[in-house]
Amino acid sequence: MTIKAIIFDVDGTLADTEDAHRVAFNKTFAENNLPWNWDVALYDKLLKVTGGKERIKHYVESYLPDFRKPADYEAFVKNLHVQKTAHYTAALRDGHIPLRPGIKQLIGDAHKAGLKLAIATTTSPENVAALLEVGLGKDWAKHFDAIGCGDIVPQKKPAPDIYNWVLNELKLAPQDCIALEDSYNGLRSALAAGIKTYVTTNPYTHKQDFNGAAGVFDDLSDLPRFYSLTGLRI
Ligand code: XBP
Ligand code: MG
Repeated sequence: MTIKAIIFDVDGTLADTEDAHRVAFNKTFAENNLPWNWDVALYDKLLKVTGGKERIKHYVESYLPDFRKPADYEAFVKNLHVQKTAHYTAALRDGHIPLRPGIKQLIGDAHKAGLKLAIATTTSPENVAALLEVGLGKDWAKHFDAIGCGDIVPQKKPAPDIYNWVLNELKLAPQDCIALEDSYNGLRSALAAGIKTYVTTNPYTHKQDFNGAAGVFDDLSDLPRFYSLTGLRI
């Protein structure tokens, strides 16, 4: 079966962004006089819930039984998340987070070989744009035939919704595509959509369960090996 498209996760896969997300959450909490601080060990646990707004709510529910929620709790969380996104995108625009090894080359090679490329992420469109403007240039979006982000679907990863949305946009069947993910939740999401999935691990995810993955790599620094293992004709 010839692979016609590669669908990329963003956070942890295209770049090691999770720590920048963590720092942006903490800046936002401090600015709002909330005595909340997500250290690396805690954030590692909180990552089991995807999506920033969902993660804040999970933290409140699971770790702060005595927190008195403001009357408009939904708006409170939404507002925190808007501020967090501003901090995060500012950090990306400062250019401190490079794309992971092999990613830029893979995108270029695949594009030249006529493959379709797509994004399936739980993070917001602003965050994807800020990351890829720095990593791929102002016209980054021209590389992608479908860009599935954040709240565009009802259920975030590990639900298959975002991958199903992307498949529909690409007008391709799951067996025409491969997905590239970095986490247990991402892998479950892509597999639930029926897509063969490869994993590149990172410090937050390397101990997670990748049962069901077609291959697990530390990174894509050895692209010829990746091409031969995946059967990509690039
Ligand atoms: C990873 C996530 C995201 C980010 C935070 O997404 O779980 O929630 O941690 O992003 P993916 P937001 O790996 O699917 O790209 O605060 O913008 O939700
Ligand atoms: Mg990820």
